[in-house]
Amino acid sequence: MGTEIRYDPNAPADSSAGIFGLPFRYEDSKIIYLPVAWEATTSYGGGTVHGPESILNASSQLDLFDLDVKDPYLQGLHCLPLNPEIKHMNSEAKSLAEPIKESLGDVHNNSALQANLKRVNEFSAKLNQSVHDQVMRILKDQKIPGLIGGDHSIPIGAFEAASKVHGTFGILHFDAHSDTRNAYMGFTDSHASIMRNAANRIPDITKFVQVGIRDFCEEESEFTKSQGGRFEVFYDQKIMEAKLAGTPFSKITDEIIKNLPEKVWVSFDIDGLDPRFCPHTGTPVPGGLDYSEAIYILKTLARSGRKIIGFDVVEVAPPLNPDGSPLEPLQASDEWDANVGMRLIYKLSALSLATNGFAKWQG
Ligand SMILES: [Mn+2]
Repeated sequence: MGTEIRYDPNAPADSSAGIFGLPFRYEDSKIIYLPVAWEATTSYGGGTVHGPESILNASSQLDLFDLDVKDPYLQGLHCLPLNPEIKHMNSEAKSLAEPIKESLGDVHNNSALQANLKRVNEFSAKLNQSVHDQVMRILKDQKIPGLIGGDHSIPIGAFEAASKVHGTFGILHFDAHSDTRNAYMGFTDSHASIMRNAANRIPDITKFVQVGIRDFCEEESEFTKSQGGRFEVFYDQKIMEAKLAGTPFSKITDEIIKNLPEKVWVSFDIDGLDPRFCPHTGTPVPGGLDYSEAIYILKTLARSGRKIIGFDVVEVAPPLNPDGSPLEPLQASDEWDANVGMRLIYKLSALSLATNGFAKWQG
């Protein structure tokens, strides 16, 4: 570290400090979080636009000791400020998208809706460019980007930046949904299309390994099958059947990890977990991974010698009032979704630091 920052990890966090109660600035940090408050195309329950703020608030509760990685926080963890322009753009895009969602994306013979759709898609393109540019800067500064959503449409610009800096890589994708729909409801950059868009736009992504998938349509199943082995889908039902039949989870995990190339981006939709870990996420589906199973898969990935080049954690949402506004004041029990999300982010940060040689493994 270039500056002298005195910090006592055993003391309670100072809530006025940065993420996880830490004092680090951009220039002192190896992990840079980019919060993206965006849910323009969210189709079901909203609220993930408040994900970054709720995660930031909950993060001061974390104890920084990690069983796997030695003092990850000493490498500096810094969260960039929320961009007010994106928040504003999100509100505008959301209200334009509303009547399109009500018509279930049927904009034929309706020129007003077609105009709305065009503008929403333009806003999405603008968001992607902004995320791309910021992640490009983070990568060029030899730091590791961690995106905090927002809905699952947000990381496409980051994938593009990563391909420019790192060349080929794979995506380890946790999700209840396949996210390979073709322009869901007409939205080019729908949260439900992120992996299809990534596959179509970024040839450098050589492998998509999807875990926990349990809500998908025939079009998506056809698409992943048509990609000539580029997609490996570990459906939730198959994972659970193997588990119930007595296959050790370590063996299931090895099967998942062995498909990935040397460099890996982790794209973690919180709804890949059992909904008891994310009760307020927009599109919850029963089943899913236990928190500790997801951590086990991530640790196995990190211990396999592969490098985590970046990650996103998306679709974390706090409980809301009926009118969609955040609860105020927030009770500790309302922080549950964000509590899970911030712990996942810290673990991903620790493992990323270790796999990039910035931090050491514990003993
Ligand atoms: Mn998703």
